[in-house]
Amino acid sequence: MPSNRTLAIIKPDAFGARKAGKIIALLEEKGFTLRGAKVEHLTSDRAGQFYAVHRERPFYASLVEFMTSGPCMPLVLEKESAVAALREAIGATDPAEAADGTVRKLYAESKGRNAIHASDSDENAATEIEFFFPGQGLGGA
Ligand code: RTP
Ligand code: MG
Repeated sequence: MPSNRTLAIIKPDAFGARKAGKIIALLEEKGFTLRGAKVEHLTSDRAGQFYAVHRERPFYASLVEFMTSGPCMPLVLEKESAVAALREAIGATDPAEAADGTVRKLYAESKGRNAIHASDSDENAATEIEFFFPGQGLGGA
């Protein structure tokens, strides 16, 4: 059975533009319930660890630089089949390709500065929830 929880991060571009409230409202309208939230300014070490899977990719250094450029807002979100539902709600990585009504279509500037992160599997959701909210039991069923 798919997990009912996933992790989102409102990235520094959207958080710095004071779009966090609008993005959370949109996600709530789409049926997600907020189970965890905080504001964190990532260090290079933390951002590098979070995106370690992309270490060999050409955009890794700029991604870490962007994610440390200001505070971000990690969120634990609950909904049936949460991972797939949130990926659909945020839209394609490149906002130019994102469907109407998605978070990235509405709030992202570019493929690099794309407003929001979402976990891409149940396994990664559990790891990422623990990364931002350790020992709080927020991983869900
Ligand atoms: P995310 O992990 O942030 O939810 O994004 P995603 O799954 O849609 O995309 P992914 O392939 O996992 O890439 C992670 C983040 O790296 C940046 N990126 N920049 N300039 C580029 O070509 C490029 N490609 C990826 C984006 O910020 C992307 O969200
Ligand atoms: Mg990804």
